Amino acid sequence: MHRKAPIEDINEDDLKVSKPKSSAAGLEAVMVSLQRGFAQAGPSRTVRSMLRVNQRGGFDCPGCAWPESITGKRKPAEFCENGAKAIAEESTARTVTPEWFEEHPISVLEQRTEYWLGSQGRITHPMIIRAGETHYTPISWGDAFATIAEHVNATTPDRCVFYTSGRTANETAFLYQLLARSIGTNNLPDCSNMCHESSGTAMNPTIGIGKGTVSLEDFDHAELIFVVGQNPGTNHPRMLSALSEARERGARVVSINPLPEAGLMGFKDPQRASGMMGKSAPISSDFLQIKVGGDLALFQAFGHLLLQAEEQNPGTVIDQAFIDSATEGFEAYRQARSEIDWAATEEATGLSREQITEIAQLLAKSKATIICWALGLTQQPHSVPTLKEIINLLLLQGNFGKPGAGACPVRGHSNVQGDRTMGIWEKPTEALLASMDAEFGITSPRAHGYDSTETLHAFEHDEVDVFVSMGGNFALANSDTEALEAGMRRAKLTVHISTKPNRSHVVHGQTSLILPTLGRTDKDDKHPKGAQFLSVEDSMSVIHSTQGRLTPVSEHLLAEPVIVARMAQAILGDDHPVDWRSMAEDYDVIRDHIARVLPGFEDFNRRVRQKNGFVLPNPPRDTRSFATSSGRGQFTVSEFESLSAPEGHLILQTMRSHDQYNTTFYGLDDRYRGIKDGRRVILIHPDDLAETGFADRDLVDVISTFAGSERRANRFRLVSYPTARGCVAAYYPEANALVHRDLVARESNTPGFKAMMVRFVPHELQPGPTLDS
Ligand SMILES: Nc1nc2c(c(=O)[nH]1)N[C@H]1C(S)=C(S)[C@@H](COP(=O)(O)OP(=O)(O)OC[C@H]3O[C@@H](n4cnc5c(=O)[nH]c(N)nc54)[C@H](O)[C@@H]3O)O[C@H]1N2
Ligand SMILES: Nc1nc2c(c(=O)[nH]1)N[C@H]1C(S)=C(S)[C@@H](COP(=O)(O)OP(=O)(O)OC[C@H]3O[C@@H](n4cnc5c(=O)[nH]c(N)nc54)[C@H](O)[C@@H]3O)O[C@H]1N2
Ligand SMILES: [Mo]
Repeated sequence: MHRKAPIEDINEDDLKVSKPKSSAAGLEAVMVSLQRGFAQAGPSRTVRSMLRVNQRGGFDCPGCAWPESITGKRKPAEFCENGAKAIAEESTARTVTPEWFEEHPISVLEQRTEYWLGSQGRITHPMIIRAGETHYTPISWGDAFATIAEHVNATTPDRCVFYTSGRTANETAFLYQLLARSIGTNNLPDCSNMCHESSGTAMNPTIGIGKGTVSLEDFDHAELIFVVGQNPGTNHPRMLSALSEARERGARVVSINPLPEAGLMGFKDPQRASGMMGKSAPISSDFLQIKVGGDLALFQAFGHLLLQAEEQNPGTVIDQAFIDSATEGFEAYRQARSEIDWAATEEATGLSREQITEIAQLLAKSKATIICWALGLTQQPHSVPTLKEIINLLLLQGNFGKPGAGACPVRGHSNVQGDRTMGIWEKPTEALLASMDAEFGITSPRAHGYDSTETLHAFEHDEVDVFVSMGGNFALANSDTEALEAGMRRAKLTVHISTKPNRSHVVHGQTSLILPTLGRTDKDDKHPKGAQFLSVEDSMSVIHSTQGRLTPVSEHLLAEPVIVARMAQAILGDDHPVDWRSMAEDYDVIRDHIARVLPGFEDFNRRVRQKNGFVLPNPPRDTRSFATSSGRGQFTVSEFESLSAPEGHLILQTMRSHDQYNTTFYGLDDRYRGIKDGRRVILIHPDDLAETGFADRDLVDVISTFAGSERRANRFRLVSYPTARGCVAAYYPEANALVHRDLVARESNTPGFKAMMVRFVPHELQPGPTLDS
């Protein structure tokens, strides 16, 4: 079997810092994509996979959830640098074999970073480690499933947890939630809980749907586009094409961010000759460098200014006809926004009244506005009210169900939205459960299950016996790393359905299984009826097929739906009413069930085979209607709120580098921000740096404080950077140890990954103790 030497691990002393870039992509991006591909997979696998990504009949890029055009022509290379890196990661020819596990005891793996673990390659065999053992050893698939069945059947359903990461395809997700409910639990936490949960929590009660209300074509019609709390140059690079085309035809693009992200400033389109030659097109027409957590105050101020402008010029700013016919709660909103405290607003946002007023004037004039947002708005205590203010603003001007307008929460994982549609949710609706019960003859549990934060608490309190992870890396993705890892180690069984080694495999339960699976790029053809395909849903509710074509690196890998079905058969026995076996053999059978259970999926098998797939119903977008409890779009009133750091502290946000995919790192080069060969950095404004008394590049330990208790993470380097005053930034997941488990967005329970209060102390050579309450 093919193996390459492992790479060196990170040496943080190699850190290099250069000036941040002012535009994204260009020739360098293309070169980097190809280099990474060749290094991992060799030229032939790379070219074969790159030509099929995001093409009709090809596979869906595992990078992000940004949609492809369903009406227009696709470019011959419908991918970006970071999509290419994601594919190179997965289609790598490097392998992690039983011999590799023999050479690497847990005691060694524990010392390694995620960078090193992930770069070892694709796991080739099912592996197990039992209490008291030092290494993972191979196990047959049959014995692996029997081990899972034994553990699940020895405990109660409420002590079993089924986590999902958002790359999981629709068919797999549907089977997986069916398994959890057949066993008798709604413990279905997913990465969405840590990601866009706040968006759904704000949108469901106000517009009756937890999803975006725009299509890609709306970017061709918008007059004004906001990009708030999002770094598309790194995390959704294909979005830059939509933004730059909108700019070109005269739309304004306002970005709101504490960091002047390169991709928000300019874009060199690698799909065009001018971009390849280095000519950069501007992206943002306006940039508000907001303080972390200041967005609620900002959007309240916009609301105030729009209402004022309407009073001055009645009938020109707000859409009174729409408000009257389709919404509720406007009067209370109008009253709440009639006054504003400018001093508090300027303090909360770090912006001047003039800056805010200037952007409000653009809003007042615009007849079609799209507001895009991502995690800069979802991971703070007041995230849900912040997002409700955005909905208020859109309702005010009737920006739903008309061309070029709407709400655009830009999702993360390539199928995170689809997983929720398929029923991966700890708080399922009665309609879903009743429909499943009728279809399958089971009795789904009605009690709500754990979300990801509650799962963390359950681990801590020894309330989890069996933890099954469909992809993902729960130990590193969630808050309070140290407590979480300790809790995971005490679980009786952890099961990781994975492609590559990660930290969660290392901080495993007493018994632990690694079940290696096929990825997006891999051929899935070991079925009686031949090759099977899967489907996904993008950020704009388009469902389409995805099918890999590469020969898997090992003959021992099983497809995810097959793993779920065989797990179910082992746990539930042969006389269970669900036809697990036929679903695993033929994914059309799964889709036929989905078509009968989920609204919008009628005739699924035919429609998913259409050239462009199909679009799910979206009432605000399709018919300007709102499936809320009142049947109307709901204005809401929220209190003024922002983040303020205690004396001697700064506000810490965590973010992704350009060379990472969540907890996995492709490399060590955050090219656009000028950070290279190191990750343990704190980006800090030069004036704040001066106030701390430290100098650029000083080594510090970071202490976070929350509700009277402290967390500590050691050995970070301060790097002078043009971030907003009072706010610092560090990379996820290195900083997750600083996030107290109770620091969450109040209504959605999403961790407060962008809302920590921190101070710095000189780095102690002996790592200090982690302080806890
Ligand atoms: N290459 C690559 N692509 C990815 C991912 C990846 O890791 N790598 N991850 C995927 C996933 S799961 C997700 S969810 C998305 C994440 O996509 P993003 O949301 O773009 O990810 P982050 O890196 O967390 O960036 C958050 C941005 O919000 C800004 N921000 C922080 N706090 C505030 C605030 O209070 N207000 C405002 N206005 N802005 C703020 C930060 O400066 C940063 O620019 O990307 C997806 N795509
Ligand atoms: N501090 C901080 N923490 C955060 C965030 C933040 O902004 N700041 N963001 C949060 C967000 S938005 C998210 S979405 C979560 C992400 O949390 P997760 O989704 O749990 O984490 P990932 O890093 O995306 O998962 C990577 C692992 O997935 C496995 N994998 C990759 N491809 C496949 C596949 O095709 N099949 C299977 N079965 N496995 C596969 C690999 O083994 C890899 O190690 O993290 C959250 N944590
Ligand atoms: Mo995410």
